[in-house]
Amino acid sequence: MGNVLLLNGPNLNRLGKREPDIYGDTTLEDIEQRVRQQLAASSWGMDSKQSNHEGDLIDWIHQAEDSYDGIIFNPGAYTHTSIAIRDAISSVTVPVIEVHISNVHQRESFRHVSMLAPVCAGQIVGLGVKGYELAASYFIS
Ligand code: CA2
Repeated sequence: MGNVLLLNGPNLNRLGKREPDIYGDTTLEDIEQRVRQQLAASSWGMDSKQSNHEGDLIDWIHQAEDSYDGIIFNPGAYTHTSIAIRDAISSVTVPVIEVHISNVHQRESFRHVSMLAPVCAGQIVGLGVKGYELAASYFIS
């Protein structure tokens, strides 16, 4: 059927290892496995990539144009700072759903602004790691 790219930005490789009060105890590998299974049940494929480097994320967004029907993206702290990632999302037609595990609006004011949300198809915030599965549901439904 279709193909989804699960993309995670800086420090999300630390999930499940530190700060469980904010991010829970699920690892990134657990999330990848859950979303892959969920998509496979609807005959969708999924690839997963994580990087701590802005340029990697930009390159993968560009490359996704020809290979994926959607991107589930937790951009980490680049959400709040990166005009370059915003421009990358604007440069492709593949829909991007921005996901945040924590409720950024209940946290520091610098987390309240997303540079990316205006160019994303949608945004899921504060629903824990379930947010990734909700984003996958959007693509397969
Ligand atoms: O809530 C989210 O998903 C965030 O994207 C997570 C980012 C944060 O900068 C955003 O404001 C909101 C931080 C990811 C760091 O993940 C960690 C995981 C475990 C231990 C420490 C950090």
